[in-house]
Amino acid sequence: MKRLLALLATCATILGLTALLSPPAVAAAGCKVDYTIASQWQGGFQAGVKITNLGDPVSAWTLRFAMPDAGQKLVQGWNATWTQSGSTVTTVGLDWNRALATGAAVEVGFTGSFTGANPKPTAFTLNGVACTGSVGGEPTPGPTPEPSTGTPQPSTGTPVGVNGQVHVCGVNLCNQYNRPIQLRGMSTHGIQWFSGCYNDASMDALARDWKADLLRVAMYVQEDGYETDPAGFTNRVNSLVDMAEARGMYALIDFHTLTPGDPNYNLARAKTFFASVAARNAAKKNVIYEIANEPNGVSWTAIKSYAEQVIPVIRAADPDAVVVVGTRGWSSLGVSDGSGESEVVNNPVNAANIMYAFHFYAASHKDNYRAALSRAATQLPMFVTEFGTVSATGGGALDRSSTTAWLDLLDQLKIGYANWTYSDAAESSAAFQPGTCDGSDYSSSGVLTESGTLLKSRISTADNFPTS
Ligand code: IDC
Repeated sequence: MKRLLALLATCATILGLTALLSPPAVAAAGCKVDYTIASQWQGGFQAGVKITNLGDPVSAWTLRFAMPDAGQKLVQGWNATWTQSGSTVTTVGLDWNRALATGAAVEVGFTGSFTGANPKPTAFTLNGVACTGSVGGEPTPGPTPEPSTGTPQPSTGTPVGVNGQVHVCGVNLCNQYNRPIQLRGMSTHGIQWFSGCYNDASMDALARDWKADLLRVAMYVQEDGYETDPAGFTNRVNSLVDMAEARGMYALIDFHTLTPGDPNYNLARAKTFFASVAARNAAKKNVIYEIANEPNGVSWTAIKSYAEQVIPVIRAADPDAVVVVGTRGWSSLGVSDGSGESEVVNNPVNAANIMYAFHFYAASHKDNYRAALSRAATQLPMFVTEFGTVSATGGGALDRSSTTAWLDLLDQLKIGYANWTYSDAAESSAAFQPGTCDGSDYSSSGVLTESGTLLKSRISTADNFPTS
């Protein structure tokens, strides 16, 4: 027998088939899957999938399973790359969770739609090996699962240092410890007009005095923006990304479409711009992409079509970055057009690791907008990428009570935000008095407007970033 095995091994080596006789990457019956439906609503559901590796350590994992009913469709997944082909769903681990030690577990999840029944999936395999403990069956005997997170990295204390590469998990933005976080910060004004406001001193103030987590870089496409000098604006955006990174802040790259309101008007420009910034910034942990500021006068279907053409361009260059998609009616989830969040809930963008933008101006948008965002936030990952304390014109009186109601709501829901604007524009939404960007003070009461004072006091309170 030994001689036969030796002979077989020799033949296998000769034929280059050693791998066939080696133990598989995961030993047979070496995995367990716990599938749970976290919530279910009419036609839709959210599922959690916990994968425990009971076999040999793997450096990268792929999980496959079958959706038994033809009406079951994957809508959006998180913590992994998700695809569906026919009834087979394939999910592949990302940089930060693709290695699985023996006994380690990883938790991923997805939202799906269904028509008939919504039976639990079957035939789970991990790297091709059947997971025999799956789907409500008896747990497979094996080692007790250990936490998968590994040794937490020491934090440097800055927002990016503590949280690392962020990703979408369920309806939240999560940090490298897979815990929900809220990022609070400021938006630039149009960088074609206010370049004087974005320099080392103002960025130092934003990071150190304002203690902002986030800088939104508003790159207008029209109005003397990107379309007039694509290379120049791309460079300017990249340098602001670097300035934010150097100070441990996230940078939200805003492709600031506004007029015309149909983002498809700028589709070719968006593809060119995002291919370039995504390739250049792919290795950075601090970049989030916002692909269309405020679609207006255009249907959700047209916005979704735009998103599904731009997102793959970003993913090809920077696969793990979060992308934020603008919504109908100036990013009001359609409310300003007499519609609402259900058009997105029922017809979400077909891509993973994305969020949806919601904008408000506190003096113009009140209870019905807060109600829409609250409802949406139970089902969609939301990011307030722009808001003002004043009216939607960017001017008028500051509405303190509405602003406070909004910011309290965002804190409670852990929804990130950026305030319009970190600039000295002669309008009440600006944080600084007109002309003060020429100086070197970006923090004291001598330069701040009423809006700037309110925002600095809200943003500079201690962050609550979980580290385990
Ligand atoms: C406003 C600026 C104003 C500028 C105008 C047109 O504050 O100085 O003249 O844009 O470019 C938005 C937009 C944002 C608007 C802002 C205030 O995203 O570009 O900025 N606003 O009107 N949506 C709702 C309000």
